[in-house]
Amino acid sequence: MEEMKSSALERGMSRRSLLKWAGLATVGSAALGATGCVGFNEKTPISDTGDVDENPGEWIPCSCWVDCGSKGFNKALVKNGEVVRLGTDKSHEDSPDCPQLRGCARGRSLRGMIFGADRIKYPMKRKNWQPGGGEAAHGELRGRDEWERISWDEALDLIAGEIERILDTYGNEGILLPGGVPQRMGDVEIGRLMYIKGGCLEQTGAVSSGAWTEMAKLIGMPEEQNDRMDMRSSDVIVLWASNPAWSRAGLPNYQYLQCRDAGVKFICVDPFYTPTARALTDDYIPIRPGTDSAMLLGMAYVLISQDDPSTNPLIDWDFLERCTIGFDADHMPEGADPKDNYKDYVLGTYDGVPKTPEWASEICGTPAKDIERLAVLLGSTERASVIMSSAPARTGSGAELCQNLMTFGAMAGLIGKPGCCCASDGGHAGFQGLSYSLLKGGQQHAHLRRETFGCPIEWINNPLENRKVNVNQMWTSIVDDRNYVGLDGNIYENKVHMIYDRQENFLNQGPATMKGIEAYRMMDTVVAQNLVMTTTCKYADIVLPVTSPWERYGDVTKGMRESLLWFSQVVDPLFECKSDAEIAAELADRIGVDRQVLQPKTEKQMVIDLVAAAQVIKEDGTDFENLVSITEDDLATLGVEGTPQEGRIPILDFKREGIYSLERSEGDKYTSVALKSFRDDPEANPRKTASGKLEIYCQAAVDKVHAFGFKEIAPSPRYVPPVEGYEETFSNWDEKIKGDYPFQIYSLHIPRHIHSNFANVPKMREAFDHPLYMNTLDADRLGMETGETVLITSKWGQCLRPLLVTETIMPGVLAMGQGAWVEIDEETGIDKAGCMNVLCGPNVTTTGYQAWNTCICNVEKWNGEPLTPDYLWDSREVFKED
Ligand SMILES: Nc1nc2c(c(=O)[nH]1)N[C@H]1C(S)=C(S)[C@@H](COP(=O)(O)OP(=O)(O)OC[C@H]3O[C@@H](n4cnc5c(=O)[nH]c(N)nc54)[C@H](O)[C@@H]3O)O[C@H]1N2
Ligand SMILES: Nc1nc2c(c(=O)[nH]1)N[C@H]1C(S)=C(S)[C@@H](COP(=O)(O)OP(=O)(O)OC[C@H]3O[C@@H](n4cnc5c(=O)[nH]c(N)nc54)[C@H](O)[C@@H]3O)O[C@H]1N2
Ligand code: SF4
Ligand SMILES: [Mo]
Repeated sequence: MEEMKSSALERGMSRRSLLKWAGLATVGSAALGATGCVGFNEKTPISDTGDVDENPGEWIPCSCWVDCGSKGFNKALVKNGEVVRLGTDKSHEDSPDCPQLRGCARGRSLRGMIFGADRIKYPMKRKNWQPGGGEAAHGELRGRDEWERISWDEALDLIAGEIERILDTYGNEGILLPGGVPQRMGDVEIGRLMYIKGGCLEQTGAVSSGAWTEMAKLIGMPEEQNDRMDMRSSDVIVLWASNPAWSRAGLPNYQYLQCRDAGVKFICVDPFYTPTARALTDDYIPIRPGTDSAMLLGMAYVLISQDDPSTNPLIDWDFLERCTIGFDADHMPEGADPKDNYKDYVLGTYDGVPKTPEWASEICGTPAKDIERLAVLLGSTERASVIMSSAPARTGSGAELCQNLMTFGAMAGLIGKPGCCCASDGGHAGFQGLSYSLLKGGQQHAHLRRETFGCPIEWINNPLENRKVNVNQMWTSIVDDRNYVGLDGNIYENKVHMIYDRQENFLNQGPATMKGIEAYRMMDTVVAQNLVMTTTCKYADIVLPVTSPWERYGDVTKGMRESLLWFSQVVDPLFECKSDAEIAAELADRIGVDRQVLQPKTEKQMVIDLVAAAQVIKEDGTDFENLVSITEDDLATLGVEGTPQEGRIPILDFKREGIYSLERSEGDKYTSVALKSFRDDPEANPRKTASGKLEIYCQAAVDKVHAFGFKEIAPSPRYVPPVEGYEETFSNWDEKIKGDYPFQIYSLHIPRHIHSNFANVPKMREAFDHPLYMNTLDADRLGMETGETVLITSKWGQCLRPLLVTETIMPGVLAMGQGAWVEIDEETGIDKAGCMNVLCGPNVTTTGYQAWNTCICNVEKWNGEPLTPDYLWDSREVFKED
């Protein structure tokens, strides 16, 4: 495609002193160099003999590309073409206001993934697979066949032949690209190629955000939290289902620590007494997974029944009046049944069930006194915030939860004021900032780039617009009935005969892995291209070795709200690896697509275009300006096209340093408070809802959920027991008799992996465990002990795990990390790796998203061979190096 390695000149190494430019640039060039920048001034490496090394090597900003929601900054020390050390952000002195953007343990172990034994080295084909479908495919052998090494030409000819054959036989819906198109530089790879070729079947239904993404838009509630500086002014922050110590490695947790140091009191509401709770909180309130709506309704009951505007003001009537619709019978939208109002539901006026703390407690397991205490505290504290991850919205009744949280926040006055916010943290983007980002640009959010900064190339849409298969029906609609609900709510036939996996590992990461394996085994052809031998590769027919981002030109991405990162190539492509773009280009030639249409720009040109478009907030906080300045010389040095522009820092300096961070201080002009302008003047700044207000009663949500075709929803917040929730652990709820699956189990994002990335790295396996968490009371009752191997059985599959008995998890609730690479024993059908999706079923949230955060199961002692520590397990290395 282009020359792969960027030259030393391009990195500016021979031209500029490394110390000349301050990584943490203060606003205005006069301050350059004045902020104590230490550049990449790591300790001088010592050679093996103990002497100072003559060849100190070169530090290169390198990508940690995993979707961890945090974004640390990493750099690699390259010597003689080899990566000898990893480093992190040293671009400025570390301080609470301007912390360094350090990489985490996973970033530091990237070498284990890139240079590890599981790295795919050559194109390969499953021995017993032949093109043409039917018997020749020997689909039943997927995942257990042998591999043979083939040439790139053979592999590409086979794939192109199968693409053409499937398109001729089944049409464009015959090819499924799981995971969502496009991603990262994926704009110019197989997804775009298929779009040009008439489209392909895609997946819909997010897996991260539960019901939030859709519901936030519908009810008018952004998934945003206030700026970190503002949050220090809170009196109380409730981290509701939020464990940043594990799931936002890096700065978010550090920023909460600054809040705590500023005097903020923290409370965690979680089924798990998390490491975050241990580090931050004064108060921990337990709750069963999937029952949060019940608790919020119990809290609302407390406010409604105890509020007295003159003697005990707990409810923000002014905000409810001006900024919401649907709270009580007097504030309903036109045409709505007044009986559907929220307040009467809470009081049980029409259904005869007052949603008291006692009522809630039976469901959520939280003591009624804690429900009352939390409600009163939040209602009476001037500056209080509730920050929720999207985890509790990843249940069958997630939509109701979003409405319940917003409604409680509105009642308690937690919205749109300094020190107050109440929302989802945006899956993993809260601190990264969506509308409140102080830097704009990069490709963390493809949709943002497209809508806000212009895509570096012309955007193409999938011609099969409505023909998207929901993530929960992706496998069942192949295995069970060949039918799925399209985006328009119509039923479509599933015609998939070929799966093309790239940049995802959905067989492992999507729900119902065992169904997925069945579906894979029914295909004519499965292609997977990846860096490492993931589950999708293991069950494929043709596997292609892909370069990692360390082996490509570069990448630009957001690092929280205040930094922009530019990664560069670290090493030459390993083995026979090619980039996704190169693979797509070669396939384009073979299936009659013009390369120029597929890839109108080189990868390098796209990266530079993104950098050129990056913007940084002005010092006065009013507007944005170009981040980089570009001269004709720069363009010539970089070997790209472009227009010179003025900007805050020279483009080559940014490329060399790899990070630009905005300097922050308390009281600066960059502080933002979510929904403040709306609260101040809702008429002038309406929400994008039918009423322009926050919709406690939301007809649009009713209609949208109905259109999804999976479920129905009431117009205002309710408690609806989720599928595979606590209630379903009983065969007789009234008498509390447990059924065949007496436990709730749910997924955690654990430090060992970022999804399935790093799951194969022995060092990470050794450093961080991956047990089944069980409460002491349950373990005592079952006679189980820490360390013993147990068998977990759900409706969907079985797996083994070492047990960790702890008081830090709710009784009756089990938890397990997601991301382990499934290892099915072909004789017993049991997964020994502890892949959560062997246990999680294809259960759908109200808005068609994935509902992993409650599933029911049983757990037993395991009488077979106990598990050995998985860091001692064999790798999935297929071919040794030449
Ligand atoms: N280490 C690590 N970090 C990651 C990732 C990873 O794979 N590994 N993935 C990244 C991505 S893409 C995402 S989307 C985010 C996900 O990030 P999160 O959704 O925040 O992570 P989880 O661990 O699923 O859940 C957070 C907390 O919510 C609690 N919780 C779960 N279900 C419920 C519930 O129903 N009610 C209540 N009250 N609490 C509940 C859990 O016990 C946990 O403490 O993480 C990002 N960060
Ligand atoms: N049970 C359960 N399951 C879950 C969750 C849960 O909480 N519980 N969480 C869900 C969440 S929040 C998410 S976001 C999803 C994530 O689901 P996935 O996106 O499927 O997860 P990853 O493991 O990150 O897979 C990314 C894959 O892309 C590969 N890759 C990276 N870069 C490239 C590249 O440039 N080219 C190619 N060809 N491949 C590349 C990586 O090696 C990796 O194998 O998982 C979900 N799965
Ligand atoms: S996993 Fe996330 S926080 Fe850790 S180094 Fe990678 S990008 Fe940074
Ligand atoms: Mo996610």
